[in-house]
Amino acid sequence: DTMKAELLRALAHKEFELHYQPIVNLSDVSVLGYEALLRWRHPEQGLILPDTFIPTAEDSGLIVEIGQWILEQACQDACGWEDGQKVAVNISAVQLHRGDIGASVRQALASTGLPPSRLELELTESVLLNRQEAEATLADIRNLGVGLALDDFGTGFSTFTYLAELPVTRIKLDRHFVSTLETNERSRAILASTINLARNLQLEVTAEGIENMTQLAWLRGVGCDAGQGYLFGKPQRQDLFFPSPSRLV
Ligand code: G
Ligand code: G
Ligand code: MN
Ligand code: NA
Repeated sequence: DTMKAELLRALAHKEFELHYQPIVNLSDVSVLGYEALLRWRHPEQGLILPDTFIPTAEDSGLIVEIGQWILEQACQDACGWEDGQKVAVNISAVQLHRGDIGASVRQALASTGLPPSRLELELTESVLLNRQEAEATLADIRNLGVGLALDDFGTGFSTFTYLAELPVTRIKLDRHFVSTLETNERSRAILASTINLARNLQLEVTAEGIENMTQLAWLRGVGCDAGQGYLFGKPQRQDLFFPSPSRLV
């Protein structure tokens, strides 16, 4: 249909761009890496957010091609960052099950030379619904040295099964718990327990959606490693984080 044709045209005309949101070490607020977030720079409508077009990209299967572009662009961008800083890339269920995500990842790493340890894939539970099919693919990607983060943690139904069975390296605490921690004792209990669980499983943990100093102080107090949110930075084009010398003169 028309949206699919528009997406094909957007891909051909290079209208997609990646914005980056910093992920920081909560102890000293140093930047550990960035999450890549897809945007569509539409010639007439301006900047379009992913929620409006990713469903069509998934239904039409185009997310496989777009996803390949995202992986390569993200790895290429990360090559210009400080040594050791990671790039986190969101992966859709369709990419995992219909595309060859292992080949996409290998291709992106090979063509850019990014060390695998600097790439992390973000997977939501809905991406992992077909767990048996996902298991072999994810083990293969993990064996390359690429990290695997369980995104929106705490919002799914079979969290513990995924943690037990999949080679996950990081938990990303859903921003709902952070946004309610000041007023909801249960949110605090869930956050503290999950941070403790991550420690026992030797997983890294990132709290999402940190917007104020109260939330930051509380998360530091319970030993959360890393955080992300508007307090540290909104998603932005990378040239706004790292102006090139030519832009400064
Ligand atoms: O900032 P924000 O509006 O960008 O993102 C909204 C949602 O869109 C995210 O929660 C994520 O699920 C999805 N999303 C953003 N970027 C990507 C991407 O590069 N690939 C996929 N598959 N989903 C993305
Ligand atoms: O679902 P996922 O976590 O991949 O996507 C991140 C989404 O959360 C993006 O839409 C991003 O713009 C949004 N986001 C990031 N930081 C904050 C924050 O501090 N507050 C709110 N409300 N949204 C955030
Ligand atoms: Mn994410
Ligand atoms: Na999330």
